[in-house]
Amino acid sequence: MLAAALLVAAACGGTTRSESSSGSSGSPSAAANPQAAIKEGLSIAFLPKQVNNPYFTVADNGGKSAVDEVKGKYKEVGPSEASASSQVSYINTLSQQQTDVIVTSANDPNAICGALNQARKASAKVVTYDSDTNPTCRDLFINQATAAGIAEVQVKLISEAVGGKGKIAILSATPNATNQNAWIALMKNELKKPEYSGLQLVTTAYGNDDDQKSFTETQGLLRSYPDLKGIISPTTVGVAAAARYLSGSQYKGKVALTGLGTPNQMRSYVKDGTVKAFALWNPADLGYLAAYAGAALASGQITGAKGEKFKAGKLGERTIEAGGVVLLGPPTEFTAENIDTFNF
Ligand code: RAM
Repeated sequence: MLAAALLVAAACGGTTRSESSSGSSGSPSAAANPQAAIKEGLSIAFLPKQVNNPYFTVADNGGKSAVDEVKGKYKEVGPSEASASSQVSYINTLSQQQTDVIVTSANDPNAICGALNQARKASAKVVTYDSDTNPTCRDLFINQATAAGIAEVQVKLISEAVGGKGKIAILSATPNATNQNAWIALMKNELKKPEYSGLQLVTTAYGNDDDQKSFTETQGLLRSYPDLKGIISPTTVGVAAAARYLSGSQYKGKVALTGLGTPNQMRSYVKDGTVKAFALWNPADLGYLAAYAGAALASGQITGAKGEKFKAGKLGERTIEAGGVVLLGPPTEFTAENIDTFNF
């Protein structure tokens, strides 16, 4: 009897020790408890790539609705310029403030890793949305749509817009952005398909998610490649700036433009014929889902492991995929026919 009791005690002790040692690396230290209630009063902070970008204003407001629903404390902080290390000081401050959940879109996959892992050691849960970090520095990534789906739709739209033939260029965001770089790599693969053999990608320019720089880079593309037929800009800042340049130039209606834009920023350029079609997901839903995922992590309902499920309010139940990824859904295509039914 005594020997059996000692054995049980030793086994329990062993489990506890190994669980707490895995916690020191910043990884989940306890098993998920699907029955755990969402804690009230969680501090959930959004740290976007940049704060003065309408896309992130919409996404983070979606996050705020979810934080309100779970009776948490919402805040949004972040740099006004999207640059690799500009987010580090904000993470350090959030960590010092004992923030329960940091939801962030990374300007660079590695530059903020150290700061995020420090915050996790100080017990914050880290959720990336929109643009991931290296997966070792976060608990979950909320992916807006599959990278392959995002690449496919943009190549399809530019091909349709230029009639399947001619030189095209990409106008991206910052050179290190995880999301844009993943999409660009997959667009290059997509362009190898036989149906796109008439398209020739000549260059990729970087507007740094800065309106003026994106405008000037568009001008530069047309100066360098006077026979350019189309531009893909997989950034809401870039595609709006490129549309503004084209719409006021001799290239309006002649050089095609597509990419990822918000309907409110692109509406006038669709109506004046500069742009036929573009795509995006619902940024408000992305922020909303990220906040629910963060609350479920901080409440111990989930740990970030594949197969775990959590409820995300009006978006319903979501399941964590391999690599700690939660998918929002497919992107939407916007054209003159449907654009007026969207307001974001
Ligand atoms: C910009 C940002 C963001 C991206 C969208 C499409 O607002 O670069 O990361 O997801 O565009």
